[in-house]
Amino acid sequence: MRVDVISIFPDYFAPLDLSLIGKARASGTLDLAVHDLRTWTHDVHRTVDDTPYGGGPGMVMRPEPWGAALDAVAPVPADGSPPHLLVPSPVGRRFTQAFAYELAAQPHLVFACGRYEGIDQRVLDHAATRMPVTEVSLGDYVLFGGEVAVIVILEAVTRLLPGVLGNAGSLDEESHAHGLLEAPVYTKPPAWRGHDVPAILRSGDHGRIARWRRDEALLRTANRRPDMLAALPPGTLDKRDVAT
Ligand code: 6GU
Repeated sequence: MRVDVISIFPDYFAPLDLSLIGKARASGTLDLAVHDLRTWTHDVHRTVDDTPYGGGPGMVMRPEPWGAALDAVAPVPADGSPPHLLVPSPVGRRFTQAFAYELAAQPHLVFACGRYEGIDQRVLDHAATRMPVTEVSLGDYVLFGGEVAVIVILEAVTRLLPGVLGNAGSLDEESHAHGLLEAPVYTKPPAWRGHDVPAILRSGDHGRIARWRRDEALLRTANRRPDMLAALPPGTLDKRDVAT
C-alpha cells in the first residue's frame, strides 16, 4: 500500500520508523512518504495560514500550498484510479475497525493534516472533483492537528495488511473483530500475588475454553459497551449465548 502524508510537522511521524510499522515499511508492504507542506510555499516566511473570513478566533490554512501539494502528491492519473484523500478532523466520519478494513483494501491513501482552525474548505471541495475525499475523526474530542490521528489510523490499517501480523489468527480473535470486546488474557505463572489463572484455561479442553472466552467477551461487552451489544446484527447471538 502506498501512503503519502502532508503536514507542516513532518517530524511528528518519526515513530513510524519503529516497531511493526517500521518493519512493514522496510519490507515494502507499506510504502510511506511524509511531505512538508511548506515545500509548496513561495514567500520568504513560508506562510501556510491566514485569518478567517467572517472573523473569529485562530487561523485557517490557505488553499494555495494545499492545492500545489495535492497536485504533486495526488495527481489525477490519465488512466487508473486516483488516491483516496483522507482529512483528519473532529467533524469527520468516525474511525472504526470496519473503516480500518476499508482503508486497508485501498492501494493509495493521501493524508492531509490540518492545523489551527482547519483547512480552507475549497481545498476539500476542489479535491473532491478529482478523487474520493473523506474527513475522518478519531472520536468526540479535539486535537491540535491531524498528525497524531494519522499515526493512529496508520497503525490500525498497517496491521491489517497481508503479512504484517505473524499470526493471522490474532486478527480473528481480537476486540472489535466480531463486534465484541475480547475476553481477558493470561500467561504464566498460574498463581501470582494471590490471583489465579482461571482453571478452565489450564484444562486443555479447547471446546470449553472457546465457550468460556465467548461468554467472557459477551459479559464484558454487555457491562462496558452496551452500545456495541445493541448494535450486533440480528442472528449474531446463538441459543447458548442467550442462555448465558
Ligand atoms: Cl482526526 N483531528 C483533530 N484535529 N481532532 C480530532 C480528530 C482528528 N479526531 C478527534 N479529534
